[in-house]
Amino acid sequence: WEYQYLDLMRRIWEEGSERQDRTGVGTRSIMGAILRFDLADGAMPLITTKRVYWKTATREMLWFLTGSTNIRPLVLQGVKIWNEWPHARYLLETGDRMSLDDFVARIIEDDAFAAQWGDLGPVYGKQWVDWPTYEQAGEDEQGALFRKGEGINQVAEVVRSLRDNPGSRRHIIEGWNVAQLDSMALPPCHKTYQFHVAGERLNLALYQRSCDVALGLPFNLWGAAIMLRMMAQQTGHEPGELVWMGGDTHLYLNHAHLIEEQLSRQPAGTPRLELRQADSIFDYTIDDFSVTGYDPHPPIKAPVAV
Ligand code: THF
Repeated sequence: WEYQYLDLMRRIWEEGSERQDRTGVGTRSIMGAILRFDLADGAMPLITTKRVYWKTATREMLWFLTGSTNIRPLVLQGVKIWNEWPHARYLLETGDRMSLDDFVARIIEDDAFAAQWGDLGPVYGKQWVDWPTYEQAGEDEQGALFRKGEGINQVAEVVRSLRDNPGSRRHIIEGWNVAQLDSMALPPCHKTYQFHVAGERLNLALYQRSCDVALGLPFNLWGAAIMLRMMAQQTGHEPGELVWMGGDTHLYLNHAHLIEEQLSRQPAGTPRLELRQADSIFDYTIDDFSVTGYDPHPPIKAPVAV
């Protein structure tokens, strides 16, 4: 299956249209792409043509499921992948010139600083497990008054609907809360997860509006695959197919060395995931995940565009 990924990479690099993007780095980009993976027998879409830090990607997914939007719990586990965004906001809003390393050290040491500067706004975790609601609380001369209602736990709702109403076409976890996009450090990229039951099997389609194919996609595929596995385990289904769909699917121009090196390598087998059962979808820990058959090519470092 990994050739699907490599072919996509090659196609974008050779045929993508070049443009300036939000980050100023520049990309080659195509609109619309699909990758499909069968997760039967524990098989996982884990890239072998470079080492992918699947534990990091797992910790990120488990962090979403806790509802946290602050980088501190990630930083405390040694996960650095979200650090650039709060750091950039800190520099912009304070005019200070603290280095990224010093910023991260401060996040670790100083609770109040972490609470103020480590937050990404209402990103994935918030929307997934506590989508805000409002309810009418009365009226005054100007019109209706609203108060905060109880948040919606979309993940718990989907666990319930997969158990109670498997045939439904509404098993959806949505990150794109239009009213809150402006308060997010970054609007969600992997924005819509939709589950589908076919007999014993649980399928998942992920729609990703914007995709950094070289750096982000290996993480996003792994994240979606473990989401499918956890959801299948919690609802009594066999793992089925993962269908990944990209909107603006791109390669950053400063990833040329990574792309050329990776395209010269041959995939090395199919890694498998053993997943220990947890009490609920919210109770998995990193120790419940063990991967076998992963013998990848060496890592290839590349900078992330912020
Ligand atoms: N922005 C951009 N430009 N690309 C992305 O992939 C991306 N994300 C998240 C949000 N904004 C994004 C952040 N996710 C890495 C991996 C995932 C990220 C950000 C960075 C990364 O640097 N990976 C390296 C090192 C991993 C490590 O140090 O553990 C790698 O080699 O894979 C996509 O959702």
